[in-house]
Amino acid sequence: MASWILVPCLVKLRSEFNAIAPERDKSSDGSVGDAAHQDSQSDHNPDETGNVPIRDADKVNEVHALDVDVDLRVPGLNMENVVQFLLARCRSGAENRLRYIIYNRRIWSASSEWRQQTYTGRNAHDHHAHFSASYASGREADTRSWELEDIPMPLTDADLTKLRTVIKEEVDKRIDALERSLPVVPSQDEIAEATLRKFRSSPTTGMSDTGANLIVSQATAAMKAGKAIKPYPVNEGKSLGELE
Ligand SMILES: [Ca+2]
Ligand SMILES: [Ca+2]
Ligand SMILES: [Zn+2]
Repeated sequence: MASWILVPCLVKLRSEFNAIAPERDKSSDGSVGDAAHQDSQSDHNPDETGNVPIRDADKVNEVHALDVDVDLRVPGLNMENVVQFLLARCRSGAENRLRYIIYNRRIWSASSEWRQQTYTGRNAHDHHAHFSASYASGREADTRSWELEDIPMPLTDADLTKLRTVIKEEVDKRIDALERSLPVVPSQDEIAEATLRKFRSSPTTGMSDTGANLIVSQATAAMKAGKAIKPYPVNEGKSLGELE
């Protein structure tokens, strides 16, 4: 067979399958047509030398179809997920590099607005999914991402463990910050001590230290000035500590 290449956009698609499913079974993979394909018209045949439905603008001998084994060996991910994901992108207009997809007795094609139709071909395509690419030069060569990494997948146990760790770290951080921002609440002992300190340093409270000092200093000043200190009758004969 003459030398050929798989169109770059499908090389990219295959490499993204390998990226999201590194352990996938490749035994039903395929690109270039085998003897059976060569006899009939197929996108698997090299387009300059083989039997293909479309003659393209260049002279590059290209294969425009990729078969991908359905066994992706990723828990929670199957070929149906990938096919439906790509179909949604084709229908939304986000993707324009495919002509049709065949998978599990169904075919969806650009020419039918990606509506699902029953596929009645001899091969049910239940061991591989078939992706046919556009023959337009710009689309064949377009190797931007197929975004397969964005396919929604259930969380694995490892994902959950990682999530728990991240959430716990974040919650701890928030609690620390909250604690730092809260006013300090004094303890019972600190309140009692502060009350006593206030009591003892007040000039007017009962027998506070300050009150007693004030009386002593006033008495001393009076004695120095030679003024007589006349006690209230009720305090007659009492010491300073016993004053009322
Ligand atoms: Ca070509
Ligand atoms: Ca081409
Ligand atoms: Zn195929």
